[in-house]
Amino acid sequence: MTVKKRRAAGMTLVEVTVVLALALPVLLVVTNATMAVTGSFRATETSTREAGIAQKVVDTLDDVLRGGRCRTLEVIANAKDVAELRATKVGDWCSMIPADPRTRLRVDTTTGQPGPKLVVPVLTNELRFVPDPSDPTDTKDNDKDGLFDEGTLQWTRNGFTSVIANNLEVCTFELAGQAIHVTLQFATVGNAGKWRRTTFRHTVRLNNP
Ligand SMILES: [Ca+2]
Ligand SMILES: [Ca+2]
Repeated sequence: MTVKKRRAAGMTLVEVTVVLALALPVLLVVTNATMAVTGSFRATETSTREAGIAQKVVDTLDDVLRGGRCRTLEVIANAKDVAELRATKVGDWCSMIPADPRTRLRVDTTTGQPGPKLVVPVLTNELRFVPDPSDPTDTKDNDKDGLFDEGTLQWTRNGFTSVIANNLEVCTFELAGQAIHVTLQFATVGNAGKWRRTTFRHTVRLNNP
């Protein structure tokens, strides 16, 4: 092989530098595009997880409230309930009134099981927002975890309590006609360990007066 042919087979340092200089912007664009795609995959994964959590909560609330008997809806009495003669003292159960959001309610639901003549078997359900003991409701983040007045939504039926959702900063039930508007805001851990908040409103119509 002659010297001329050997040179043609390889690249000089100058040629390599020129090629790299030309290719570098292209490589940077490709890298940035890859990073953007990865970021969007992560965001999609997080929002899918949040949608899954919201769907699970909605399904449970539908199960609990749909078979509810509207006239059995009760809340824990506050001073206004006592002043308006719905309760004799604060802390008693009293009837729920429209347009007055509460964090706790109970309702009888029909079980769908056969019962004695003229008796519709019912079960009492309680839905309750329970603040975390380390962060009482005072608009402050007492336990410094980044969430304010957080707590869990708990459902009690037949003496058995289960947690429907946690890391909730908002959880209210509001009566409107024969329906309950539920407003929830929950938090999940997103990218870089930061809290991501999701708020949703769901309405369930009670099937029984
Ligand atoms: Ca907190
Ligand atoms: Ca607090």
